[in-house]
Amino acid sequence: MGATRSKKSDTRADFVVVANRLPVDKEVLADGSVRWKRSPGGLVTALEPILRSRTGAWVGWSGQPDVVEHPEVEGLQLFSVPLSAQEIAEYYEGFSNATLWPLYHDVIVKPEYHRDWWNSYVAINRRFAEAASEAAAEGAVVWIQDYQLQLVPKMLRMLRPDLRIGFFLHIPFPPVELFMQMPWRTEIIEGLLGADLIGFHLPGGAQNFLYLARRLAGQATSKGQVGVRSKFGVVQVGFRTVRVGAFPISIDSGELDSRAKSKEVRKRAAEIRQELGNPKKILLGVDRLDYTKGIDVRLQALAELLEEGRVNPDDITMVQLATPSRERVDSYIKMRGDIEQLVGNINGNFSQVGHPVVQYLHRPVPRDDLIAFFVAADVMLVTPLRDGMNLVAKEYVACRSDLGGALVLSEFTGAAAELRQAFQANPYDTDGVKLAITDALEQDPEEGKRRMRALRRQVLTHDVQRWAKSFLGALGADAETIPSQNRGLDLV
Ligand code: GDG
Repeated sequence: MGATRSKKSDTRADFVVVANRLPVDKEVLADGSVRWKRSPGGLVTALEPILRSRTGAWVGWSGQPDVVEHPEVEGLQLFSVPLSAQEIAEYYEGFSNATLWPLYHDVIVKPEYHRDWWNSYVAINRRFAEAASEAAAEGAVVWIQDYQLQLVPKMLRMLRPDLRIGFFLHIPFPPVELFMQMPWRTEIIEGLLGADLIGFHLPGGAQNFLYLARRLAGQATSKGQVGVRSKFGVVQVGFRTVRVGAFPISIDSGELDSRAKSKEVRKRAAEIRQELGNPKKILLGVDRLDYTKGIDVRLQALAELLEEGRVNPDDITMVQLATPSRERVDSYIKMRGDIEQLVGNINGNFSQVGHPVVQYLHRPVPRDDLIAFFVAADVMLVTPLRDGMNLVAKEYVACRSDLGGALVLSEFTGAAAELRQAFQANPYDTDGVKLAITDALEQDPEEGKRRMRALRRQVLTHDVQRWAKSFLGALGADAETIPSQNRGLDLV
């Protein structure tokens, strides 16, 4: 990344991204020396042009305990927020991933509410706010990312009323009936209301938030304090205006499209088909191993289709790439066992020696291999029980310039709102998922091309650069905020 440093005497940044993780991984080499390696992700790609054009900084955790370093990697100033092993267990694995994650994903597993975890979440959010405050120049734009940091907007505003603060939530924002379980619900809503602009993937998330802002933050009126009025898109917090909107995230579609067309990727895709024994149809799943992703849903549907003889095991191979994730969280340990048992059952019942029906990999694959799998797959299975957006669905489409392939897509992903020509199904309706899979397997090639052309039009015109521009445009447009009126929320 080639960000140029500002020539100003103040070396603090005009544009600060605050995210749980830094966009780099720290590697300690055999000789004890340290190397920071960039870990490419959608967010870095989207923000790179802005980080290049201004003095950019990124505040986040290194992924390892007790790292306090502020390295500059490829021109980007990094502020590593240190977390101890106990804080990782309480703030990250605990409150973020065993409380908020399941609560915001339809309570697919039961959220755990522990006061110790909450206390740690508050303390770590404060640490992130302090680091952001240190990194940001006078009047800078600060963009806070995701559910791990929902208290940072308010904490940061208290420290630095001069900043323009945006917040984007990458996961769904739940309806009132679920959110009200949260013992610290008012604190979270008020934390978010510290931002000038709060973004969600879908209008539904924005509406849920607006309703809750009125209901919870507004309660303060009865205590004789300034209330919150909300109407569509705007929450009035005392003198401050907080804007709320839907900004569906996307991918670097153009880059993926051209990578997928490259000779190397095409060759690798052909090799993959060969290595799989040239099945008539390849089905593919690509997910972090997470209970929200509905890996069990597609395996169950496939098992029934095989049992009923509607799919011939000799004709197909299903590849499931499952990236290890949150391996120390109890519900993830259990889910991994359940999924591996399902894979074992299908293979035990339907495979031939040397030709397993399901090929399951529990490890990350290199980016180019992943793209080759997308190019090779006849049917892409994306069946989450709930997903904020799901980038995999968009990546598959971006890789299919040949107009081949078919996408089976859960209705409960954010992507379903845009990818209307996919074979959509309710993941709780196993018969519906089975039908979507057989429709996708048996689609008429001309009809398939028509669908894929329409899907690609959407994904190629709505890329991640457009997403970042539209969010930051809306944040920049929020010009009427006057710093002196920004201190505190007058709500607690
Ligand atoms: C959260 C929200 C929202 C996966 N396996 C490998 C690999 N991947 C890449 C995919 C994709 C990314 O990881 C996963 O993104 P998703 O969007 O599918 O899911 P989450 O990780 O849950 O992301 C989600 C997203 O934030 C953005 O706002 O869409 O709803 O839950 O890019 O390709 N990449 C490589 N090897 C793998 O094995 N290289």
